[in-house]
Amino acid sequence: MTTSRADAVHFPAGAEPDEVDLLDDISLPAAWTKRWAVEPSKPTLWDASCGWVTRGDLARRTAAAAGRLYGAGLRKGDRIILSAAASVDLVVAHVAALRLGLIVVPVNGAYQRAELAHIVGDADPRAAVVDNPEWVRWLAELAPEMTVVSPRLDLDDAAAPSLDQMDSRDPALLGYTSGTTGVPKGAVLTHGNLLAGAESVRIAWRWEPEDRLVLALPLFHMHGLGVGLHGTLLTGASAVLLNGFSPEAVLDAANAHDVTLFFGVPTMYTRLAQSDRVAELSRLRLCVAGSAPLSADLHRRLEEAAGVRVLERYGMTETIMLVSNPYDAERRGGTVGFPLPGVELRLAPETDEVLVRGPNVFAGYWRRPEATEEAFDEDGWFRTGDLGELDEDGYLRLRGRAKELVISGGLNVYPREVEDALRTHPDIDDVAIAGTPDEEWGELVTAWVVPTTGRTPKLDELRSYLEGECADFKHPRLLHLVDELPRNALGKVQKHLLE
Ligand code: MCA
Ligand code: AMP
Repeated sequence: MTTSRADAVHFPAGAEPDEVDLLDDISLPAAWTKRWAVEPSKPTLWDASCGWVTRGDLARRTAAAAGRLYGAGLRKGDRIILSAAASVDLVVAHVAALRLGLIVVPVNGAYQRAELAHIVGDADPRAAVVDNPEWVRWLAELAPEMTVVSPRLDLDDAAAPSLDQMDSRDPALLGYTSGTTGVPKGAVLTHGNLLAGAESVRIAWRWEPEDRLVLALPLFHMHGLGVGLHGTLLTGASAVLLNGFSPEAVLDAANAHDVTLFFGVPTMYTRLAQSDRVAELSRLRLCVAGSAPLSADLHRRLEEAAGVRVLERYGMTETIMLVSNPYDAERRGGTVGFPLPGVELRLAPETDEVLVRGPNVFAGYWRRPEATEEAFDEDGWFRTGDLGELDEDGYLRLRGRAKELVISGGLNVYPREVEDALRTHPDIDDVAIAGTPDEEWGELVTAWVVPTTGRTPKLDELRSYLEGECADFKHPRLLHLVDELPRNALGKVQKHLLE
């Protein structure tokens, strides 16, 4: 085995990393349909309303749904918004869109009108699959020409003329994220990126067709979609889809369906650790954590309470998965491990920013050449905005962020967006948003406010003010009234001095 590669630790004994081609299957739809042709009666996805659907069902239903989308006039390269509770119907719509060559735009269902309007204006979608009646109204106002359907598509007998014909370089998905600065931008992920992202974790986590995942993450972020769902279908494994998380629902599903895998954000693990049923996690083969830091203390507590050595990994919307603790070797708490198969990683001199390259790294930001240029260094390494440090034996520790970002319950909150919205409040003279460490949520969105003379704004007033402007999870949970904000000579707020 080639041991000089930092990703070598992730390959099973006897595998030769240099001979593995993550893009061998060209695209996920091509790989999925190949799996579905074999053993079509194998159960693949479960949800509470459909029960189990098989590989053959998925092959038929996604082809028929692609026919429906084609019949509605959608063509390769058109953007389609997808935002709904996790369900088999939503998966069928998503897979159908990818099979047809549409560009899927997953959007968090908690977004308010202004947030949705930004994405509609930027991505210029021709269709949307949504389950929220309020969104249907908003979309009709924002883009009257758009085809808006519910995830329960009326399936069409008329087949689309060509399916699964994409090249690895064709765009497949726009993942909206603010990157290191500024307004939300669409990270363009190609079919090759999605395939490499799923294939690398399939190898590293020894994902097998017999595995069964309990998937309680939303399907509009990369964790649930790009890892949980795509990985399940690529492996030919199965998943139980839950609409929302609770320790009881996850453990009940694990027992009822002989589940072997769980993927969650640290907030979910905190709640599991507090449950008196935590020991039931021991029946799973593998528990993976990511999207935000899992503390070494929680890692240890889960091992003590349930004998589970949680495997922490690190990823981003722009890159899908990047770094993971090893399956076979030590899973070290407080670290994210080694670069995944195909990923190259280095730390920038001076700053220690994590820089990455690989087939999983996105093609650029949708229609934003300048932001794309800024995101890569002169040698084509993607700047993650995360700061890292390597243990002597190569485990990566994330030490902080160069970018301004608060992560609450695994969801990203960009301070600038909330600050801009609050700055228009009549009681607020100046405002800064940052995170306060919290055991359950990781960080709590916190506002430092300089009130207008003679006024004392209250937290719940600020929260109501933000209603309609931004999703609930971005609203401040803590408020500090201050006389002034610590600014440097250039007028920038020095957030590390806020207390
Ligand atoms: C819900 N609320 C939140 C959050 N979630 N507030 C702050 N931060 C949150 N993350 C609000 C609700 O709207 C509600 O507000 C109140 O908190 C209490 O809700 P609760 O029932 O306790 O919350 P929940 O519904 O149980 O949700 C918590 C959750 C959820 C299960 C942790 O946030 C979640 O699924 N997070 C995962 C998100 C995810 O998939 N991230 C991956 C991003 P009110 O009381 O006012 O109604 S992808 C990524 O980061 C990269 C690629 C990676 O590496 O994975
Ligand atoms: P997103 O923009 O939603 O894709 O979030 C990506 C960001 O989440 C990364 O740049 C990291 O800052 C953070 N992140 C993801 N996984 C981890 C992890 N295991 N530990 C610490 N931060 C993480």
